[in-house]
Amino acid sequence: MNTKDQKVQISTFEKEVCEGLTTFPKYLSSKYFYDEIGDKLFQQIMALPEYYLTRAEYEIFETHRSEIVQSFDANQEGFDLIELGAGDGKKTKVLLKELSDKGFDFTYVPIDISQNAVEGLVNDLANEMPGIGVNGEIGEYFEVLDRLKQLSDRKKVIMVLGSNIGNLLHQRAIQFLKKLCNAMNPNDLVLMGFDQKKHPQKVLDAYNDKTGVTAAFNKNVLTRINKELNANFDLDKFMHWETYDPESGTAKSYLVSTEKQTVDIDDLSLQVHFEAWESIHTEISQKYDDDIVKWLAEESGLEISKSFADQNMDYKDYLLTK
Ligand code: AVJ
Repeated sequence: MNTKDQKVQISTFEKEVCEGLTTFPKYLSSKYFYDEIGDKLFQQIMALPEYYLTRAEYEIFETHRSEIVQSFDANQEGFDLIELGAGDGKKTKVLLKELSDKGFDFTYVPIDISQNAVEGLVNDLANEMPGIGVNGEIGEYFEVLDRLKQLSDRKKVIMVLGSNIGNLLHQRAIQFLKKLCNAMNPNDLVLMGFDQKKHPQKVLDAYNDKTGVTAAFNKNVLTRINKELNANFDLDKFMHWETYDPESGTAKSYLVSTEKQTVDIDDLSLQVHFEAWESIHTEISQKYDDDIVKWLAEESGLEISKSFADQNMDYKDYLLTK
């Protein structure tokens, strides 16, 4: 047997890690944070006092649940409630319970890149709300969007919560929204969460908590490379760094190499050199205001029909139509 045949296939992960670490400036996609450990760390993040986003959206759903679910299915025709990036579904359960209590005819379709998260959520719901029809799917946003049209011929309400859209720079967000718009019929709806611009310190604190959970979450991408691609990143030689530009509204996460070093990634037959204080850009978490959301929607063929804010005005959920 020849060694070339043993290497069955190069995964997207391998390709993107190789690409991101052999270019300048170095970068890795934030979608790789989420394995079993990353999912747990993100759950810890959502419970942090500094991470206001989850609580704000939870408050919005608690306060406006009746109006929100009413607008989902004003004509009582029945619908599929599709959630992209469902995670643990904690906030969504508020809406699911309201829909179920009010006797709406719907099927919940949670979709997430993490198999773990989808399986956990489907099991959870089977126990907690056995009356609800649930159809879990595993997949990445962009890839799933292509299949969305075939998913069913019922009315679709598509949710993208948690300001997950904020991981995309505006141009990619528009690409995503355009695809979303294409997958929609005229009557379909989108409910999307957008974290709002606010005191820059509050944003920085949310992504740089005192207990270091966010730092561990950020470094988890290196742990994954160590485990899955046989690499030897020394996590103690990288530090988590957060920036926020109040002009663009972009928060950025980096891993900064604290010394000159070389890392081996055996499965890629790659040596990665770091200068002292060289960075790997790992995530963006975009912040918005009404004008930016309106612009993104218009660029994509969508329209804002309603929005719901928390008391603090830290966060908003927008209902978008075609
Ligand atoms: C899940 C993408 C919305 O950007 O706020 C939390 C991920 N990263 N802390 C965010 C995250 C660091 C989160 N999103």
